[in-house]
Amino acid sequence: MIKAGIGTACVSGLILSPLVAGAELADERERPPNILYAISDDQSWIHAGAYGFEEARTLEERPEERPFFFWYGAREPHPGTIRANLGSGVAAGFDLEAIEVPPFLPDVPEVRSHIADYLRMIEVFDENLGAMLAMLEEAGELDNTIVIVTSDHGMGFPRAKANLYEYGVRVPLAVRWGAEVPAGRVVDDLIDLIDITATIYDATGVGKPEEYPISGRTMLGLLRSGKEGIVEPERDAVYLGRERHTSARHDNLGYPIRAIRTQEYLYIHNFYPDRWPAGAPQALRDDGSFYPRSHGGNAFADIGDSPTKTFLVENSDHEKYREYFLLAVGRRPAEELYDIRNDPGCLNNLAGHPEYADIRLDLAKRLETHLEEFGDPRIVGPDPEIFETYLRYGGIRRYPPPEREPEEWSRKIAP
Ligand SMILES: [Ca+2]
Repeated sequence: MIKAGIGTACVSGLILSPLVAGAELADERERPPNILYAISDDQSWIHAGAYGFEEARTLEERPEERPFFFWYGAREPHPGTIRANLGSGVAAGFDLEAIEVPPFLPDVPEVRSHIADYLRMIEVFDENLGAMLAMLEEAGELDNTIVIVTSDHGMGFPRAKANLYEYGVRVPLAVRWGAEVPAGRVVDDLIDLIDITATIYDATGVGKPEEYPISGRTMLGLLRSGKEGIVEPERDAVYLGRERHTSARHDNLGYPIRAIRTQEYLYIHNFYPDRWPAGAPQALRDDGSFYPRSHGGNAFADIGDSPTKTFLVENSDHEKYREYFLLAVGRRPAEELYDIRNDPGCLNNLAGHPEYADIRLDLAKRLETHLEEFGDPRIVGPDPEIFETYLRYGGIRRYPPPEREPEEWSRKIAP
């Protein structure tokens, strides 16, 4: 933390901005802005080692002549932390009756309470951020600090996080920069988080690095514009992808997907419809026998353990809840198309509807063209499977090859 004692968040410490620390700043130029990058559900494994809590410089020790960069990576909304704080939503006074349950989850008390816990954890993130902003204000740095608030994915729930559906990829984004960015506006442009790097380069005025290109587009224009709604119509699509999440399938395979999201539609291409999108149903013990059929971390492992996951698995045969279980873990077709404005829950796949054929083909082409332009190995090679070859440094689970999977799962989870 900027100063010890705020929250339990994992934070990275106050450091010299890697951007500006290495840059040759003209003496006469005004000091570039500081950056406070606040991201929820970022476990900061990488940063915790490099810029641990203990080593964090305090705000008082900041160098006067250089701006700082501070990465606040909050753990609270992560499934593991929610697990450690079950019931915190109700305890904090959340009214379960007022909770909005997304349409792809069963509306039951267990899920409502889990969502309340998630919301409570987001509140903790907000409280910590509020304390940081107060400290910046007290130090006279607030208006010369670009504050960027976002999340590294959507809610850590089944069919959300680790999927390319709307609830998995849509994240909050709020930016503050004193008088530089007119406040109190809502901008509807499609922004990709890769745009943040370009924005920081632009705002700090240090120029782009020559040694490697920067993907993404600066947001500075729309931030400074003072306008609301759609400010830069040329931002007409964002592109999304996933490969491996956890160790969740035979041979540690991932579940490759690419997608394009426009203002109206989400088009998804699943490369391997025969694989389990949320992970295989049952893992193997060291002796080759199956673990018991259960929700435990060994089943559908791309979904973090949680009350909602437990409910879905334990009610997978229940007439009323089976469809939610299948939405979370069932196999999916190669192509999916959703009308995001009318179906943000991504329940009604339009890919097979003749009246949407033109839209589907157009989006598929745009996606392919974009991936070719960006040199995605999945599309252009030379090794389309290269993502599967990367070592996993976390725990590896063992799953049977498809032909050895228990038959009951194939019956239960329709292809
Ligand atoms: Ca995360």
